[in-house]
Amino acid sequence: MSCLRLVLGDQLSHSLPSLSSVDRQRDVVLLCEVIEEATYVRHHRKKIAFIFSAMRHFADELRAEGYRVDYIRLDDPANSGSLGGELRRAIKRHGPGRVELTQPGEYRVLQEMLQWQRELGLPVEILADSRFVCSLDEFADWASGRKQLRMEFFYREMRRKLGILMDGGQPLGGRWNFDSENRRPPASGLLIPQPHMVEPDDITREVLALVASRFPDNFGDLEPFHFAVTRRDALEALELFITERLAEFGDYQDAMLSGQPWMYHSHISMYLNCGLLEPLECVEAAEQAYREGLAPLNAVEGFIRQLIGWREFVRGIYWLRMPQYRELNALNATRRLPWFYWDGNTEMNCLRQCVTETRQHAYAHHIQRLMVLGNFALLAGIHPHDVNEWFLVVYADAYEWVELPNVTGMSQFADGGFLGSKPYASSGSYIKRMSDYCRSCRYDVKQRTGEDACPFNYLYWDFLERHRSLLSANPRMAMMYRTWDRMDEAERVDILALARSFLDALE
Ligand code: FAD
Ligand code: DLZ
Ligand code: SF4
Repeated sequence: MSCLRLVLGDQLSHSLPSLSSVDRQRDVVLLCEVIEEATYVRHHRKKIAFIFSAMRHFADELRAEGYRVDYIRLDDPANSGSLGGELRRAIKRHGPGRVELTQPGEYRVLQEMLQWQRELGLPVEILADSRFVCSLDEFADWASGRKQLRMEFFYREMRRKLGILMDGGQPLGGRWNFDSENRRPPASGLLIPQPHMVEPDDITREVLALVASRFPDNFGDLEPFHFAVTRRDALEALELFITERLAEFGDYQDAMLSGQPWMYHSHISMYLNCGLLEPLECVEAAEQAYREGLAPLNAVEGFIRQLIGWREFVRGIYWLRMPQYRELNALNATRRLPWFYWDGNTEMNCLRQCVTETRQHAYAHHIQRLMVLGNFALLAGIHPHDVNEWFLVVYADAYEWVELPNVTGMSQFADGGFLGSKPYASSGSYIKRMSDYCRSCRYDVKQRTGEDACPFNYLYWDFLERHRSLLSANPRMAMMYRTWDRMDEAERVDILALARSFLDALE
């Protein structure tokens, strides 16, 4: 009985479970570019081009390996526009006895797939996605019965299970976590290596033309386009990170410099999330670099923590808490997202820089996302729906399973502290310490009041005051409340008034 195997745009892995038992003579692998996936949010143009080009290259690789591949292009006149529609058309063409799929990354797509067996009248098997180090069942087991889910404890379990950076039963270096050694401010004169770049080939150029004509008004610069779109090139990006950036990754993980979105980060998330790379091979490459003396432990541990800690943890939380998680709004935030998130037109230099780099590259590193873009939205009380939508649109690595917990949980505290123990809220002083943004800003980061005061400063205190009932009991916030309460009454009144008029003007 032949089998039709639908592979999605973020399932471009040769190790995909639904590709593991293919009969290359009889089975058909279906990949389809569909308008529904390209428009469920108005993705950054680079993200669409990246996924389509990576899909087309992957299809060619499968063909070269002898698979029967049916590839539907977006501009195919008969394209129905949806995954379900294309599956139906492919069933008519190939007459398979059954359909096999790998579990999709997004809840919305899974719900649709769960209807397919009934609608199509033939067996549809959905296999668990094995391209993560922790299965969803294992995560649910780990989470069950715990009062609080904390990444740190989950991460230790993964280290032990995988034997990564372990010395017998103990963590290498005597500590699980070198986070305190991942916070060096950017030194002047840092020689940051060039990011990995690939020149577009004919396939990518064709896709770029398609995206330019079909998505002319979407956010983001389409060109220059230098992403890897094949596994071979993505492996080269990983290799370049390991040899040129990893050693400094630890020290400068939180640092931000104007015009340097890549810093010492790996910029491999888009490749991991669409399947061109697998997490364990990245982890092993980093561990090997440590063992060969190419990178220090604070860097290697920091990088590995992101991959087998945070990345797996947020995925576990997503599947544990969906669909309710999408509706959470613990801080009752109601304001609409300011337009400058799209056009960068603001006098706040930190936000202008981060939005501009996001528009150019469909990338910003973690601290830009968390402590500038996310922090402002948190302080300003932007509705989590708007914030989530923006983050899902603008980054090439954004799929709901990873974007939503990072935004709703880590950044906006909209889950009331389920994912993280305290809100990542900060005044301008954090941005000043960790970046060069404040040097070229119209605002003065040292001022809390007055016309030139940095908005992050008064918004921060206003945020604390607005959420006193929810946050003041949190021991990790206590010191900040004491500082606020000790401030001169007149200054506090000024701060709250400034915040009010700033927020009113945002509307
Ligand atoms: P590096 O800093 O080099 O880290 C290495 C790898 O670790 C990354 O490639 C990524 O796969 C993983 N990683 C690191 N931090 C996280 C994290 N918090 N959650 C999951 N994986 C992590 N990451 C996405 O992949 N997609 C998203 O849509 C996304 N949205 C985010 C939204 C907000 C508000 C925040 C605060 C973070 C978000 N992240 C997201 C996490 C993180 O910012 C990106 O993974 C990282 O910036 C990607 O760049 P990099 O590959 O250079 O990562
Ligand atoms: C993001 C995306 C885009 C833009 N286009 C497609 C597409 O045309 N075909 C496809 O199979 N997948 C696409 N994707 C990725 C899907 O949105 C992703 O597979 C689901 O969100 C599940 O994670
Ligand atoms: Fe951002 Fe404030 Fe610094 Fe300006 S002064 S760059 S608004 S933190």
